[in-house]
Amino acid sequence: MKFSLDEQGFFYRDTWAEVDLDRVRMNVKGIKSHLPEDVEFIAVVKANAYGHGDSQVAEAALEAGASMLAVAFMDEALALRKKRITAPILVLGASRPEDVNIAAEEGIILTVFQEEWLAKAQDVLKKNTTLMLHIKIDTGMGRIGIRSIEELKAVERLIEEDERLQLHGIYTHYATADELDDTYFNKQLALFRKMLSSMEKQPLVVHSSNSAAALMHADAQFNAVRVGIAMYGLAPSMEIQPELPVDLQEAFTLYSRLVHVKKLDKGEKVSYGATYEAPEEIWVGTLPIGYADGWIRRLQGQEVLVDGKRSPIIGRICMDQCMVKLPNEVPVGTIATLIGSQGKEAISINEIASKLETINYEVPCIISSRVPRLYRQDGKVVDLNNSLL
Ligand code: PMH
Repeated sequence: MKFSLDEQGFFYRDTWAEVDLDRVRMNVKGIKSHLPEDVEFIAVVKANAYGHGDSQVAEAALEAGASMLAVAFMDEALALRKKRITAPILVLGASRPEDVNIAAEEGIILTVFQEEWLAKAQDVLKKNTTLMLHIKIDTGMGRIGIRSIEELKAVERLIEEDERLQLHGIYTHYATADELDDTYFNKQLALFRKMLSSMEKQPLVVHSSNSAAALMHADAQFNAVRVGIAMYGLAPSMEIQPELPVDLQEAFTLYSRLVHVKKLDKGEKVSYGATYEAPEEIWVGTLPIGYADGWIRRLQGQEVLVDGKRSPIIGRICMDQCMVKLPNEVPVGTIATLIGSQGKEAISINEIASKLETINYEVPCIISSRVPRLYRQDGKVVDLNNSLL
């Protein structure tokens, strides 16, 4: 059966994620209201906007006051351009030097993280073109970035002397901004300031803060912040969650519908390995979601909400299906909320992250592309998947 919401359905399966763009907008505005007015909001939409939908989130964030987007790879930036997103896009990760002409053509800003990279990029960059760059400083994250004042000066000189290159910004990234102890954070910040002050000319856009630093460290905001997780309504860590100055609203929810409901007698088994045995007569429902959707086998035992009540996943999670012990007999087609609220009960992304012994960032990211995303916009659920193509 074609799934239908307001007669706009576009998929043929009873599992879907719903991303509340009104909440994304509210989060962007809430975070912005905590920042000085002249601090730019760079919306981090890498990894398909942390699994939420790249162009849909990008448009919502831009509408709510973001002025720039950031992604990890050039492919992600090009995908946004294909979906007619014209805002400035910064690629945070390492791009291949041989691809710089494509970035220049599409007005995509690349990161310079090493002198050698820049030299190679200059070798292949065409004449009469402009490549916009941000310099990345490694102040202690140990990932990519320029590590000495000498290297920074050399890079600054190379850019200054090449009219095809335009230095638009400079940034660093913190390793511990989401911790209450700010010793290491302050070391990184001090080093960033030192590197900045060694430059001949300050680039236009200077940024260092992720969500945690943007919300917790006013001293590190410079003139732009790069916000990811908080825009999606999630706290950067459990440690700083109680301290956050802004009320964040989770945007990602996940639903499925019972496709089969049956009564099992005491002793009957469920799923691969026949590891679950009904302890008594029970009602069991089957959901069309499994590990290939990112609802991984470690989630066995996790509860879902059916009929407003918590219902545990029993037996092993299969590739495309899993089974739940129902509170009572319910009709086929009943909605199961895997992430989100139902009646008085709620299952947060943090609950799933805790079950998986991981961080909340990972949860929407691992819900695979096989799970269709619907969008809540102006209070209505809409299919924005085709309208942006
Ligand atoms: N800037 C850079 C360079 C990042 O890598 C990230 C997130 C952000 C900003 C946004 O951080 P936030 O979501 O905490 O606001 N990067 C990652 C990462 O590589 N692994 O987890 C988060």
